[in-house]
Amino acid sequence: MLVYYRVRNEIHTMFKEPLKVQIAVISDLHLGRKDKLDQFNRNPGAEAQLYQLLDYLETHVDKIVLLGDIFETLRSKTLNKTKELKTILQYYPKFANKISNGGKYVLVKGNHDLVTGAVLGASEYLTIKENNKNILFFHGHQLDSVVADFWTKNFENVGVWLGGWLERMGIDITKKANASSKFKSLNNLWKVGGFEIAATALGKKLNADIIVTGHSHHPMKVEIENHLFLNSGTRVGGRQDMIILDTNINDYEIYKKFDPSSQSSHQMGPFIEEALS
Ligand SMILES: [Mn+2]
Repeated sequence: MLVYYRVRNEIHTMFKEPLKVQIAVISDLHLGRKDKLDQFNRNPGAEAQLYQLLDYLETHVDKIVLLGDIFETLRSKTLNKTKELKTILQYYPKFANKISNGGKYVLVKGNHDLVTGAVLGASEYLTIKENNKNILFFHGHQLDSVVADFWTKNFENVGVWLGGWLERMGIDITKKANASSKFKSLNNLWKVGGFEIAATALGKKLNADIIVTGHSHHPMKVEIENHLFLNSGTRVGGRQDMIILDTNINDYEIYKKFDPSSQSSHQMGPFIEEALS
């Protein structure tokens, strides 16, 4: 039997429901209008790979957490962000269909999503308690004001929006950055910094044992002061990052490239075998 879960918008109601679940976490897709600005779509095969993965996860895990920055509405031309989100959903009908059918998908807000809370019911924080472990999920932009420098704090959104216009004019400002970021990710070159420490500190304050964020596009699994911090990375720039949290066997893993076709149906842990039988 698959188990029930609860999404909580309010921090103070956290960690009430004991569960036994296996959770996949994906973030930072930045889906757009399939134009020059669509950082996800401009990587050949990205959409097909995503659907292959999601189809697989739907039958092999209990929950699929979409941990923010799923939709790129921050860089959009239009000021009507609800309309923009609906347009993006039309460009990705299969994805829209998957998440609107509820079921295993849990949507958490990111800073580029802007209206997913109002339109799709995304929550700010998601918490799960299992095997005496409290797991806290949030996108991570909530920490920007704590860790960012003056420039980022005051002008980041303007910069992102301006970058969108440069790209519309044919100036690709992210290609080089994406290549360097991919190299660092595949070679585990990301180091713990202010963001990871602040995320862990927040988790500690909220009584979480495991803290999971996206936002930085730095896939990571690291222990900070006896707390496990994980970052789900991204799926832009040709990246295919994902986290699988198995709360049944306390196994928490980052995948930089996960090929569903290489998996047998019984490889995902004893709980899932039981669930399938
Ligand atoms: Mn973000």
